[in-house]
Amino acid sequence: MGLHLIFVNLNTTFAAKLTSTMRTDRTFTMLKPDSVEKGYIGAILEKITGAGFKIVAMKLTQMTQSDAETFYAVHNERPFFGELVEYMTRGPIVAAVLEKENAVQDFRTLIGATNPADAAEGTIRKMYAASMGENAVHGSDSDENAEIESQFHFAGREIF
Ligand code: IDP
Ligand code: MG
Repeated sequence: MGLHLIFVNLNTTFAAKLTSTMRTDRTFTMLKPDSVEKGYIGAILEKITGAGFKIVAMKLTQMTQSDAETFYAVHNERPFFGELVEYMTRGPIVAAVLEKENAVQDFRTLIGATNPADAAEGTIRKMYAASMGENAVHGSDSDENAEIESQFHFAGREIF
């Protein structure tokens, strides 16, 4: 019994150590095709840096159909999947990696709810998004996805 508890404790400590290697100060964003089309790149980047995020990687790029299908694979059973892939591939995007303490959560707060109609006043989606489908910006939803999405768009030497 005593020995069992010691092992449980050791395992918990080991798991905590593994988990703590994941960094919590980075997130990944895309200024989506509607933002680029409407000329909002500068204004949105100003909101982002003004909120304390440092840009550590950035480029203008366009997703192929296969890129978008892979990037949004988690949504591939959803009714809006086809519309989402078409939207995200129709023109260039700005992809960027952002650095700030508590990056993922703070950036989700800065961009606001998925549906701009529900987004808080002053958020990027409230200010620049047209609809649930065309909602101006992407923000990673976890530290793990921030890492996966950053690596999807950038080589290691492009992240500073
Ligand atoms: P998020 O971008 O706020 O994390 P998700 O639920 O992960 O929202 O959805 C990914 C993207 O799919 C959204 O940003 C939006 O562009 C699109 N999307 C989500 N729900 C709908 C919908 O009901 N209709 C059309 N497009 C949608
Ligand atoms: Mg999401």
